[in-house]
Amino acid sequence: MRQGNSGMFRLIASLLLALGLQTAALSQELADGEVRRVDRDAKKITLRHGPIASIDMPPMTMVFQVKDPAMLGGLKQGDKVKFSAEKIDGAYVVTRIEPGMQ
Ligand SMILES: [Cu+2]
Repeated sequence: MRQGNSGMFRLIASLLLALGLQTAALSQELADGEVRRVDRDAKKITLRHGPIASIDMPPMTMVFQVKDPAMLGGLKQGDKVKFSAEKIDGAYVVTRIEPGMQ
């Protein structure tokens, strides 16, 4: 009983560690983008983007949701950005965005 519990604990601990490492690796890969449209009310941003390795996406122009509308702060059409995106519940969501090379 005792041994069973510690084995389970170790399994869960290593799974959590693996997940954490994967998340950290993905969040460091920023894709290039250019702002086409900002919709603060709908919490959406249209980006023309380069390849996004973390979600295996080729370059295109598309609409993303944003995790937090505050992220859209000073962004406007034509701004160059670096960003990361994740697929969350079937939707593509920008989880981080920062100014790129202008
Ligand atoms: Cu895309």
